[in-house]
Amino acid sequence: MRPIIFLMLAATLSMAAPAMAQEYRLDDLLITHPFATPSPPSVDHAAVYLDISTASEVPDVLVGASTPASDTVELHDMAMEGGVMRMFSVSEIEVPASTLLTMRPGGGYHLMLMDLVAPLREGDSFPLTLMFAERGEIDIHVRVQSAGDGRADAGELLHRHRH
Ligand SMILES: [Cu+2]
Repeated sequence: MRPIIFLMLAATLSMAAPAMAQEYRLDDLLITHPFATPSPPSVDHAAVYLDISTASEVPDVLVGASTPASDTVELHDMAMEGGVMRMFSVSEIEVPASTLLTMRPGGGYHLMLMDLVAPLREGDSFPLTLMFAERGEIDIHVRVQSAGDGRADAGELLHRHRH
């Protein structure tokens, strides 16, 4: 039995690495590991998180997004309000020059899919178009992952870039 177990393990490991690598390039803008968290049955919206970095001195501004998975996509930020964390829509998200902008579940910037066409289930993926003021549009694919898995995979990619 030992060789079979070994082969299964090897297959699992070799599949894991490429599946995690989700990177998209728009000129010198790098979009890393876009993921959305699953939507509970009675909730018709869901959040998308991604990392954006620029390699040059040219900043950019994320001005919008669209997807067939929902009627609209809003750009959101979060802030404490009277001791409660609340999210609100913003008209744009700045991507400063030579900077890494990270979005993670639990706070700060994210993209909000409003009026989902169907609930997002773990393992799903869907296309999303990002619109930048300077560099234009890019089509990406967003995976639906638990907050913990998405956070871990995004962190793993960041780690790999730094070393
Ligand atoms: Cu939101």
